[in-house]
Amino acid sequence: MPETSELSAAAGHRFDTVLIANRGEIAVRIQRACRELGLKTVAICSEADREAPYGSTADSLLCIGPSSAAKSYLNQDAILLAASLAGAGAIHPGYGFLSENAAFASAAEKAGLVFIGPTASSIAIMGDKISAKRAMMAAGVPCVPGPDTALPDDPATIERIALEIGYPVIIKAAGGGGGRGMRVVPKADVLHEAIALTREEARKAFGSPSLYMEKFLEHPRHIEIQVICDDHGNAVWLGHRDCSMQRRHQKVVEEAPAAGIVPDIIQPVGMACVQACLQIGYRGVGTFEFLYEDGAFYFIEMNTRLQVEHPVTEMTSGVDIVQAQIRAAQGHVLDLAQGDVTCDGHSFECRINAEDPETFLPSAGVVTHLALPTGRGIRVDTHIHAGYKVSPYYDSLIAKLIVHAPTRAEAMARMREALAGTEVEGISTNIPFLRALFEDGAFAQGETDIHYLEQWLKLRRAA
Ligand code: MV4
Repeated sequence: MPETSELSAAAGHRFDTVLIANRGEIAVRIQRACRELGLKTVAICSEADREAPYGSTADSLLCIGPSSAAKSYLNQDAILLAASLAGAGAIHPGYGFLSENAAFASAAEKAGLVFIGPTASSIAIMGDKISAKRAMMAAGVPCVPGPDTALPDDPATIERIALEIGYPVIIKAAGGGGGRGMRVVPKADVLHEAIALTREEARKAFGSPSLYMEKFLEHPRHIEIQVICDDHGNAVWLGHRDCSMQRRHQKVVEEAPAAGIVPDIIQPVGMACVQACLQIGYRGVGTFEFLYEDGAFYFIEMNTRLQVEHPVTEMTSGVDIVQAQIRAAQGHVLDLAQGDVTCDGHSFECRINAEDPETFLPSAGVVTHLALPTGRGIRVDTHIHAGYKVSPYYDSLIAKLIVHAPTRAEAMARMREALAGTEVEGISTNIPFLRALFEDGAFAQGETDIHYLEQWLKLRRAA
């Protein structure tokens, strides 16, 4: 028997049972990918999710704790114990919860389980937004102007850095991300105050006072690039998405490809992302987040998990991203070269949330009636059914409506049709608001920025 390092590495990756450390629609989505790959699934649930259908469609189900996420879906020891009891060889973390927790990825590997995701070290590098930026600059990924080092303590040096960048600047916590721990500084007279406030928040929220400074971009779009990598030095990018339709850092509508971004301008950015993946030895799926303003891309963060909005890229690329992610974790060679990657048509995703249409507060309760749209180019990813009890303990996402059509305009029309065919009764949802948004003229034109949705909501409330 040849004992090459590659063979033994592949053997170490072998598994036939996956514990899915998540709930809701993504647990359903991951189960589907596992079954299609011939893998057995282990579901875990909290007491609130005991009756959830995703538990009965798995090969086994273990209740791991009380309703509060901290005591169940975030309880690392309980999840590792469940994996051991159920004979799982791998853990898929989904998104949220423990998906970007380097300590959990490391603990899983120490327990002899494959963590379906990048290495703990990749997660840690990207978790620290300063080391992430440094890695990107080293790989030639375009970044927002500003140092790839932590801000020093000396006030004069800080002032000099801000002047060099040019006001307005933004102060961000190294341990933050996703909109947490940041503060815009319009001009010099409030610089030190902003730093002091952000530093205290960072110390409390992330356990680290480390901060960095960037040029503040005033009207960017949020464009992201999806990558998939194997353990053998292969990486490809699967195209781009626009996730600018957000409210308070919660994405509401995503689309692929981003409107009006021509291949010529994004091609070198995609290749730089691939180069960064190869340079850091990235494995599995990942997303590079960029701000896009006045024709230029600026890296802000990398997400080291499967994302909520992965379906729009699946629709346009034809790649099953969850299957590809699992196969990469099994040690398979990526069966896709960059030249094979295509972008066919246009896709939109609407996040259907159980929330009050005015206050946006989560709306819990029983779904008394449910109708879901069907038809060509329509996909619904959900875990709910008529009679389902939406729990107040977790994220309010109850379904994702995904459409695909040859052009952006046709995809918008298809989404209007899909939204018209969606009925959820018994709880409040954001469906009326999504229907109105898909009638909006500026959105139909495309290229609306990250502030558009909040401005649109403000105008709508005033009317
Ligand atoms: C920025 C920015 C402007 N300039 N960085 C918010 C989420 C986090 N990922 C980074 N964020 C931003 N960083 C610079 N240098 C504006 C935002 C931002 C934002 C970014 C993407 C999507 C929506 C947003 C809403 C407000 C602010």
